[in-house]
Amino acid sequence: MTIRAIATTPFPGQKPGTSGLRKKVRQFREAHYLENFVQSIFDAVGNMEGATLVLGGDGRFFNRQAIQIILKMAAANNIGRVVVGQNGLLSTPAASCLIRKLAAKGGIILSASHNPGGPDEDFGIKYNSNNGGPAPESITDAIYTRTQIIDSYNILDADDIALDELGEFTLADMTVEIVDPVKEYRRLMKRLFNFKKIKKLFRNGFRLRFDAMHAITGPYAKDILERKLGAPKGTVVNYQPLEDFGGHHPDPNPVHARALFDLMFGEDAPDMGAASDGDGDRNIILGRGIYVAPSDSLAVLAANAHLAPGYENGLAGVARSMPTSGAVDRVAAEVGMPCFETPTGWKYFGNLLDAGKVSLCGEESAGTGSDHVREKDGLWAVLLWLNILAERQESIAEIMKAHWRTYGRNFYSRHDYEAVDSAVADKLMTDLRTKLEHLPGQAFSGETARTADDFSYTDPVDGSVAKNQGVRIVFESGARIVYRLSGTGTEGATLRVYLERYVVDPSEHQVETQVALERIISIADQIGGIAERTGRAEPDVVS
Ligand code: VG1
Ligand code: CO
Repeated sequence: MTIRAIATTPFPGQKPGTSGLRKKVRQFREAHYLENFVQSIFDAVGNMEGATLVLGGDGRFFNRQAIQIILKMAAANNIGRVVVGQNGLLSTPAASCLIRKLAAKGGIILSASHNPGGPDEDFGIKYNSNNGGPAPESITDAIYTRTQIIDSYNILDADDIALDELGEFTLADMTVEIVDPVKEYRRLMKRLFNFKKIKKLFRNGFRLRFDAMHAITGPYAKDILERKLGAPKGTVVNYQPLEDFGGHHPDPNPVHARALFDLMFGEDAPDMGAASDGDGDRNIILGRGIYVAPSDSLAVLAANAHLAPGYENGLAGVARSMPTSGAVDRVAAEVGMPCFETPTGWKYFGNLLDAGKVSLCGEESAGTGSDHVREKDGLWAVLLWLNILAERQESIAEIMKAHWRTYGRNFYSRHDYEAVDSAVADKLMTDLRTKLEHLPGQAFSGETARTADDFSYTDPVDGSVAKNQGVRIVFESGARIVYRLSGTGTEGATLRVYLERYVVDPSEHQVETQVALERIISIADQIGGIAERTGRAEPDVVS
């Protein structure tokens, strides 16, 4: 076995987005592309000699090959030990859990999350730090800078390691440990939740449908829900991780999780429906005939978390990303705990969680999590809901109704316009930004703008600043529109428009969301000129 330093040319790629580097598989397979990024991680993070790293991915196409390359590069960079999930599999939250448990230096997670997989689809890579969370901007910036000047990388000439056998192996001087991807994660869940009570719920006939969307959560959900909690066989569907997710996007929204929505709104709907995304960090929750908006789910979890053993002493505080609805703010105000508003992306929660300022956080994009790891966690959210349902003995619809009666309802929806011409999307955003100072005081069909700005965030822990995080317009009624461009897409630009309206009167709480938001939707188009500029009459995805 010999180590080879391969001469290479700097990486032409652009800056990694909201969560790591996401590109077409085709690009990742180009000569030196993946290698340059991995060497840039090692170089930028530094002090890798003898360190322990965690490595795994969501099982999408190219996962296995990428793992073999990264292992050989890790050995050639004198890393001490790499802990890999069996068959190269680790959900994002399980990777975070392992990094923390092993006090590893960090971890590399291979996933493009909710993006589709396959030879012509997407791949992604992301570095997590020793707290188990996505590397902060200071590190991702350093990695990016390194990719622009890198001129060689180190790799071992060696045979592939068998990824299917548990145990320890060596690669030159490095130890490779293949571990059960579920074990540590299951232990952690057992500590947080009342498994006995949830078992009893299932024993008493509670019916759940969990759609793993042929992505990474399948093995975790099968093990924990069916084998450990006694949910009937068949509760977890599409549980086999597939390289192309069965040809679907592993994105739990009304478009891509159609079958689950149809079931939950159909005649024989079970008590609860849930789904997770490609890398297992997101979740959606449905009750019989009701979809729980992720922003509402966060609020309900915040109001009820104390019913689960892991949170019985209450929460230190909560945080939500800026475009997430203000529903959780109302719970925080009631309880008298702090509520933080951060930019989109889980990395911004890391400092708040590490400093003990918040215990629970979430995003409108179906990500919720807590201080148990440093990633959002799909199955965790499902288990917390189950624990709450086991304690309250009410249906999901009843819980939602009662919640809105207490706090009022924040009607909320996100409209996505995908694969928009990048120049058109950029121009739309620039034009909005130049308009901002003139908006306050202006009236639009029954709403008057109160404030308008481009969200900027100063981290309360380390003082770092993130600018241009989304244009938001707040109206006198409390309604709000946010415009932002996605940082995770791989084709053109994705424009996300976030719409919100607060309604106190319970007699209006049962209105269909899109109907309740009609006026706000039309104002959003009026101010942004969306239809005219993009030529689209309708958004591609409404969630
Ligand atoms: C999207 C979501 C954001 C989430 C990010 C990563 O980002 O809006 O809330 O943190 O995906 O989630 P963007 O930039 O496309 O809006 V995941 O599940 O892809 O790791
Ligand atoms: Co994800």
